[in-house]
Amino acid sequence: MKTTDTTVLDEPKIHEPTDQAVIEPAIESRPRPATGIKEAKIYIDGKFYSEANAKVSVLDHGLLYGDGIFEGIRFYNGRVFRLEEHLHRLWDSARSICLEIPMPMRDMTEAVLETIRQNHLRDGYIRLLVTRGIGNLGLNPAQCKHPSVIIIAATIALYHENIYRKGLTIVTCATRRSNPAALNPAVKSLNYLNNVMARIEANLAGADEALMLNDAGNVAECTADNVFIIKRGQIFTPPITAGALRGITRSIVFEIAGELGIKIMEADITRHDVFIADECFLTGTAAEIVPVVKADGRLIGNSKPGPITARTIARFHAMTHETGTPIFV
Ligand code: PXG
Repeated sequence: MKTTDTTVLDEPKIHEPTDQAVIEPAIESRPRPATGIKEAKIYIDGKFYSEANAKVSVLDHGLLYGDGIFEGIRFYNGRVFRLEEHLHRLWDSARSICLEIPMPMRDMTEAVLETIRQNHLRDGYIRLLVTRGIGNLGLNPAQCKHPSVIIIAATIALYHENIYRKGLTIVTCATRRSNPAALNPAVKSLNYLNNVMARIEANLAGADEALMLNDAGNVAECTADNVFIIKRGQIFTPPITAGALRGITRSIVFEIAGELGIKIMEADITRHDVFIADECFLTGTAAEIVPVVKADGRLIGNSKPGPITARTIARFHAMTHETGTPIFV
């Protein structure tokens, strides 16, 4: 199918369907762009495509097996927040699954910045993926010679601003965080079905998020966020060994606590500890820092976002707007 879209900088790599099999791409019928950008330009392997033409092969093992890795990155006020840390974590995920990212980190930095420039955004979200690439129908990645790099820029507002003022409700889900000996949660892989299953449980329970436990029954994290509790003026969060992702927002909370002179430590946390906490909040690139006021039906603290949470959020917002890799220079 030919396009008249002038934003297409290059022809898509995917072959046009033959006349024996003319199939309308489902994406063409979407009422509004998934990126929230009217004429989005999506980076695939060094070229930019319109949203309708940004396609990967059905034989990419990223699709067939969830074999690949990703990062979710935010940019604020014309600067990418903690880009270097996101790229280091991406490279760590790649190394762990023996995936060779097909460009040096310097070029990846430039590709991320250029994608944002092409989309004329100053504030937004980047989804960066590296897939294993095209192979055959066997799962052996040795068949996949060319990993693909995809960079999608989007506008974002994950939760309604009311949530930041009133707080979230969470429920413990039956789906356990995957055991590190099965699939280590430290790898930000394209296989997020474990978290998706937990998210479905939250939806079915009418909660905003799902609290995931590890095999020992201790708190690991939520489906896309790290968990913190506050008790008697001290902040606690599960260690990485409990199944928590080494979250970049999580590490910023440690920095902020240091600045504010608040004691913070990693500790095994049970559901009981969450129920009796004075305050609780979640952290993630997309959600930022968001208060939790109810867990499994129990009100946390005085059922309103607490003072340490509020101070941490205020400092975080200042950091996001003052620091980062400049996009337009
Ligand atoms: N835990 C998990 C399992 C995650 O995937 C975080 C915690 C928070 O980490 P950061 O580095 O963002 O502070 C993540 C974050 C999204 C999205 O839509 C993001 C994540 C996962 C799924 C969706 O932004 N990663």
